Amino acid sequence: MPIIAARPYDFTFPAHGLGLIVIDMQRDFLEPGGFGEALGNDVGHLAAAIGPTARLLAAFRARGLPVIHTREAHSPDLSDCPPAKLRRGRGALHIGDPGPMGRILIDGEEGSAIVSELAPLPGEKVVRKPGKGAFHATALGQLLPQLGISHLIFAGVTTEVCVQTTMREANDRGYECLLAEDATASYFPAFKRATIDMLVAQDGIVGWAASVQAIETALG
Ligand code: C5J
Repeated sequence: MPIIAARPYDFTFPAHGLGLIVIDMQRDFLEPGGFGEALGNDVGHLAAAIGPTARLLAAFRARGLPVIHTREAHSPDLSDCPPAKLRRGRGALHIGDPGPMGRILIDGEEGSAIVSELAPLPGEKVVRKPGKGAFHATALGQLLPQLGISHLIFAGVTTEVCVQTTMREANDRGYECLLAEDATASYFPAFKRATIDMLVAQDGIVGWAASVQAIETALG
């Protein structure tokens, strides 16, 4: 079985069974004028993850390995938005409010699209999710077995919110999970570091972490 040099120890995976999941690389989170910036965050911290994520996408696509993208976005009538999520926050902008790139985190609005550098190719699965985790109220749980995926490489934003939540959900469902360290980012660099430390603690209680370079090397 191929091996990725990872933390806390090597990650082995079957030649067929590895999938890439790219979490919420959306304009609303990454670009100036989106939801992330409206919450007072420095979106510059997230830009660093675009290049490494593009490299992962290229590696998986070149080998015909499955790729899944997620988007955090709600229906225009907000009927799929958990009430607590809608109420959360004391800032001026909330989910569904008009923003510079259309209504914030609403499906079909400019801001909810995946950034152009990482745009899904025809045929790649895109999971729209109303929660932070990608399993809640989505078909991801059915999709992964249909694609023959047992091992998941994670990329995307933000490390400590939607990426970590989804990784933990997947781990509890029996998937072997590895976070691509340079293909994920947080508005708070210290939170990214802490999340990776938590994931790989106790001999990988929630999974593994490795560089994009190590993943590329293992894919050969
Ligand atoms: C957040 C996400 N942070 N994709 N979403 O609200 O992490």
